[in-house]
Amino acid sequence: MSVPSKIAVIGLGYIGMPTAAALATRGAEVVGVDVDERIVACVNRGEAPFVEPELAVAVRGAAAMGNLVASTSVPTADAFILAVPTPFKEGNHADLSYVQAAAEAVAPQLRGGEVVILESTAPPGTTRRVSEWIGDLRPDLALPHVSDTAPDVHVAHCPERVLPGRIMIEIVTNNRVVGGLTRACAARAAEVYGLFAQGELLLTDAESAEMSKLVENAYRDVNIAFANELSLVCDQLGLDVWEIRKMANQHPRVDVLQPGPGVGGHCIAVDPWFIIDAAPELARLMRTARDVNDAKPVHVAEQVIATSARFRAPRIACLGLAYKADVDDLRESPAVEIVHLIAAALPDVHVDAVEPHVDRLPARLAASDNIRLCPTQEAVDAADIVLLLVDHDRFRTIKKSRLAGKVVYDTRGLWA
Ligand code: SAJ
Repeated sequence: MSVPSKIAVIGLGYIGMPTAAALATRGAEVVGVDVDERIVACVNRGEAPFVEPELAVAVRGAAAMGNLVASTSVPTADAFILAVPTPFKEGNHADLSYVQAAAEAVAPQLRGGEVVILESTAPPGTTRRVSEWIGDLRPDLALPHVSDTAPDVHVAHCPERVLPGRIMIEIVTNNRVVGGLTRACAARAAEVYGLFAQGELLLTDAESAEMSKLVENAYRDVNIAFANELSLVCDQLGLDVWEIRKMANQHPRVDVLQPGPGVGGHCIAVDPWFIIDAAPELARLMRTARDVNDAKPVHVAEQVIATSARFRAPRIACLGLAYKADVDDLRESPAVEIVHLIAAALPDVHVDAVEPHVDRLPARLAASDNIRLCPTQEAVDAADIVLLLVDHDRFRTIKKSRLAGKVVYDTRGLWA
């Protein structure tokens, strides 16, 4: 069997788009598939549909070479990469409907000999279900969940591990776990990543690959929760958490992460739930970590609301709305949640929200009359209370003298 050369990437989001571009710039013939016609049109103009360093250049180059086209329908291909969302629904169960829809869209295009790879982060057993969903529609094909010898279609899981802001570098350099429903499935999937990945490819079974990805993000969530809990304890004891952390981290085997206003993004705050949901009686630490991190925005908002009572007509500057430093991504951001909570609790108070990476407020905040998007200096100068929510580089240089006489809450330790 020859190495796959025509590849369909289903889902042109934060993972699918960079993967499609990385494959296409290295010579593969790539069709990116998305249900959103605007994204498809954008890629076909040679433009990236969202901001990520180096992505625009890669998409433009790949499109100009004729290696990257986008479509709303799934073509025939040698390999299919499913990179669709796996959010959770009510009760913190994974919503696999996008994965199922993608698998069912691929099924009619299979001729035998293809490899189908799930990249979306998903609970253990999902890759097997992909094989089952395809098998239900294609009883004429031998799929690997039924027989582990010589399947007609190889099915595998290769979770993404790239860090937003560094995706185009990490997508090439990171080591990757490739888990097949059979050994042959893993080997076939590894050939696809061999087209662009320079890191090591670690071959395993599909369930272990699924679990290893969840473990990475749950591990980080638990460690951030430790830092966040520590910040609450230090606050109550009148101690400076940044000073304590700095000293504790001098120990060669201690690395306390950074406390913050909460955990945002679509991965770390979501993925631990897939483990908790699979073993609710046992995953007690991970559940508590989720609770600690989810409670942090409320705690920060309550502190500011309590302080505002000291002023007759306070103005509050909230610096940063993104979910983390130096990105423009506002989705699932604890900063947005905090600004919303403060403005809702204090309807007569002016809240100046500062986010240099966007030019308008997200809908959740735009609906409030007492919140406006404001340039940094103007917000800081007018404020009685300055609340730093995101450690964007450009907030680092705010002069201490500008903050004098104001109540300052630095949730990120940027000015510590
Ligand atoms: N955060 C803290 N304190 C810290 C570190 C992070 O409060 O010490 C907060 C951030 O401000 C942010 C959230 O946690 O709100 C998550 O940020 P992050 O930079 O740790 O991670 P993500 O969500 O941008 O990307 C993660 C990465 N996973 C790990 O580092 C284990 C990335 O490699 C994954 O590919 C990505 O999730 C994903 O898609 O799963």
